[in-house]
Amino acid sequence: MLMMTCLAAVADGTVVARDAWVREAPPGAQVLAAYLALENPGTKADKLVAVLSPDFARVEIHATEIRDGIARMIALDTLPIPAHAVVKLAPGGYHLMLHRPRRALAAGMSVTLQLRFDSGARLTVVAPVRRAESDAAHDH
Ligand SMILES: [Cu+2]
Repeated sequence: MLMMTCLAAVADGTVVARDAWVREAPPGAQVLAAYLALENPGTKADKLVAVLSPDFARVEIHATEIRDGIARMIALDTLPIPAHAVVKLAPGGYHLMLHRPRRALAAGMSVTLQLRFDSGARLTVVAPVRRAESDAAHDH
């Protein structure tokens, strides 16, 4: 019985999400960004292939690229999550671009993100809206 429990805990290597959050944007903003860490504890590589949200009209997977000293965003079809790896979506790098919020969002609220993977796995993530530390610094 104990052995079965242990096996169940490690057998399935589906990707897990951690530390999801949405950066608070000024009222009326039509685009927001979401960040999170995706950890693949398994031995098979996977890919994030789509993100849906009931709170937004459209969600895109973006990378940030610096070219000629200018940061620009590129929409990705998929985001690879290698085996035994953690892929971090963070300010200045990969992020989820959330288009056209269906309700006004402010810090303290949260949004639901539905992540779909190439393996067929699906993950529902609740991401709190909060102010970025760099934004908060402007208050002082
Ligand atoms: Cu973007």
